[in-house]
Amino acid sequence: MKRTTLTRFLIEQQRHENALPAELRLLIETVARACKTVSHSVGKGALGEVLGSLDSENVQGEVQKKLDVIANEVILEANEWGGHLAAMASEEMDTLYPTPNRYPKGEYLMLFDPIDGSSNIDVDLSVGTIFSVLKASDEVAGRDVTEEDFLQDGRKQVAAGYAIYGPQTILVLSVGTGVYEFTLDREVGAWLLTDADMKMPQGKREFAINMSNRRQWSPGITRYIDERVAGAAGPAGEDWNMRWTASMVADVHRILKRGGVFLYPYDDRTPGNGKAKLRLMYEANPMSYLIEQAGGAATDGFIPIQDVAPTALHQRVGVVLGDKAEVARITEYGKAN
Ligand code: AHM
Ligand code: MG
Repeated sequence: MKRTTLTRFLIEQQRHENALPAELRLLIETVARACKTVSHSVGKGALGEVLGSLDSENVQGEVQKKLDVIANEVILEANEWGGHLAAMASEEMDTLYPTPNRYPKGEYLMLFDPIDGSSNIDVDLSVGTIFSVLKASDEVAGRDVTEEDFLQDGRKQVAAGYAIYGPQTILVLSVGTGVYEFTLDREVGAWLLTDADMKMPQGKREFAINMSNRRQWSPGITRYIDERVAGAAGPAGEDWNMRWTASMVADVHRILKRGGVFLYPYDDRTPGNGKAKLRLMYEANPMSYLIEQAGGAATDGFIPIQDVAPTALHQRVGVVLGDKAEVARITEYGKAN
């Protein structure tokens, strides 16, 4: 079977759909190439001496894994010289990374989580890379990029995607014209289209949440999950299944492919005030963009994630995403309780 390569897909998007400026195409190709390098490092494991933690912590006080830092470097190096970016920001860096002066400054901004699901690295479970692309304002051509330039709501994203380093290495991508999946042909080194215009199945009775946090959930989340756990005999009237990979890329990918709902909620009822784990700019926004493009929904438990006004680069947010009806039900329970 002759499959479409990522390069051809992007050129066709540029040519026919008029959806893709040349610089954005270059950016996506560059990110995809960097993900191949990251995939190679992840795959080497102990043989590449890439497992384990460093002594350092990131800006959020989390211990950095060796692969967090390796993948961060790979993505920065791949993208700094191509002339398509004005600056980058990463979950693993305190502040933004402007395109060095020796290279031309482009018109896009990219945010990324180099290795999502880091706690899985050392035990050989799926991890991934998540990225989000924004357009910089025209004025950045004549001045330094600031953190404020990145603080655009999720609706302004012009592209987003993730790579999963699992049994297969997969790239899932949207440039605003649907969601497309590419699988890495490891022998040839090419990304090949394996699922086009993906639509997430609705009505699947499966939820994903870290149940050990139950004591700190809001009443609405507790009610929703308790009802599912009660199964056919309870108010949900049906038995439900549960999965939790502790790797957002893997959990969201499963939901995209076979349906269900993912929750990493605020542990307090007040939007913005409660503590949350996932990051708005590096995780929640790009995943919400993809899930909405695939016919699902994504809220912070109250309002659509992509409408949340960002106030800081490393801001955290509650995340409820996936099946449209279930996301609506959770939001309703949140209001009622
Ligand atoms: P990371 O980017 O530092 O790896 O953290 C994000 C990950 C998500 O991939 C996942 O959904 C969540 O943290 C798991 O958290 P927990 O270990 O609390 O279940
Ligand atoms: Mg992450």
